[in-house]
Amino acid sequence: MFNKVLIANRGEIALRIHRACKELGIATVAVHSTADENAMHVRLADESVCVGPPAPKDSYLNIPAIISAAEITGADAIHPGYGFLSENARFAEIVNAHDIVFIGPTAEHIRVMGDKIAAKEAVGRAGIPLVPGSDGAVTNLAEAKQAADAIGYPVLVKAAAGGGGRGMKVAMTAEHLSEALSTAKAEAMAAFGDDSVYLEKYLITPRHIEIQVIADSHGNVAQLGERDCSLQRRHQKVLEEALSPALTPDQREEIGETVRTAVEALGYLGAGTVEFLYENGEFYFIEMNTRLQVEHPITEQVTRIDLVREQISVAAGNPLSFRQEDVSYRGHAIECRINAEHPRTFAPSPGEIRFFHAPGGPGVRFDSAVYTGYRIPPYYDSMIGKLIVFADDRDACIARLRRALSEMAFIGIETTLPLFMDLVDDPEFQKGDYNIHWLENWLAGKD
Ligand code: MV4
Repeated sequence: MFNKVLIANRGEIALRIHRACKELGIATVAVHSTADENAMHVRLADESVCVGPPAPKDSYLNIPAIISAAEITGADAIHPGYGFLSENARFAEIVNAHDIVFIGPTAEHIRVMGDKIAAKEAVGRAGIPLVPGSDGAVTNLAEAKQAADAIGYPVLVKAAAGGGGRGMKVAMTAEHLSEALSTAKAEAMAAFGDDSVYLEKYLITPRHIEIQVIADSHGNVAQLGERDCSLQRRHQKVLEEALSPALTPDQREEIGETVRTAVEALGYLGAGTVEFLYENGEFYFIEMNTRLQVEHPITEQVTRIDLVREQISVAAGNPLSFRQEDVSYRGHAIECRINAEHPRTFAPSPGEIRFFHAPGGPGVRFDSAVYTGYRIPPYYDSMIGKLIVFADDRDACIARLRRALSEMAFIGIETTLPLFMDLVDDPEFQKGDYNIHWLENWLAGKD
């Protein structure tokens, strides 16, 4: 096992990684920007190094500064968390070139999955069901027309370098294809410096269902069931559930086994998530995330497996502590992302948390790095905590969520707490009857 891990992140995930390290007897190094001197991850870590000014590009994305911090402190591994450098293949290579372990998959797996065309090709070959689409990139309108006719309208033009919805354009009919193609290409060039695009059948009202996997370096791959992440706004997830209220145990078993076999064939190492759109009983692959995800705790709660502990352990060359046949699901878990934002306008609300009270009691977990007196800096993501609630079944989980939300209090900043108080009382949410567009429509109906 490692002696010392450098945590190349901030906020709640830096703390989550610190906690897993301490339970494994590993010393931790926090890195931080000048804006995060008083952050909880810095206070709790065994050592800390300031890696630059507030702007992420100068600190949390500053590769030379982070490598130097690891060398100076003698860290033998770096955990990148999510966001920042977590899916930067070049960073993974540089870390490895310094004889430091990157806690994540190989640089090559990160690179392939980062290119959505290459990812589709690779997972398709490994047996994962795909959205019908163009065979690779489309370079001009004639090619696009031909592909779209074969797929059938509506079609979606997607950026190969994309993800998170940028550089994505729908063409409802052939007349709209030219426009969709040129705007998608222009957006992709502006956002990623790469205007490669491909076409897919546009699914109108799917759910977003993703499957958690973890693999060790001894050939063991486990799948830990799914999360339903359909409730999102502007491609930001708002509330996630494990397991999905939409799947039967047989469907779960079938897609899970397909994913497990495919991930084995890919020779993948570490934690990963295979994302699908799910519509009319069918799964369609969209992307594979090669990192620990924000919403990993709901999977931890229903499987009773510590994903971060396993992730660190497999990176150190140990086998998974369990086998696929040991994985079972118990109860239901829901995560609410608490953001420092106005609950209706979603305008960021940085500043001092003058008072904070955390919820507690049976079945409640609050992953956060904030405290009374903490000043939320304006430079980073507005997520300040994740309320994770678990109970024997979904109805009990919703009742417990309502109770936990009512205990939580923030004074001094606006938060998205009131939004969740409303959402838990919605009959359609209670029935689990939603898709990827449901939340935005629900929010529009509140105006
Ligand atoms: C789609 C789709 C419909 N059909 N692909 C959005 C982000 C990117 N990761 C994939 N996305 C979508 N791909 C096809 N063929 C609809 C979306 C989509 C979406 C997906 C997941 C969660 C929320 C979403 C919100 C809008 C659109």
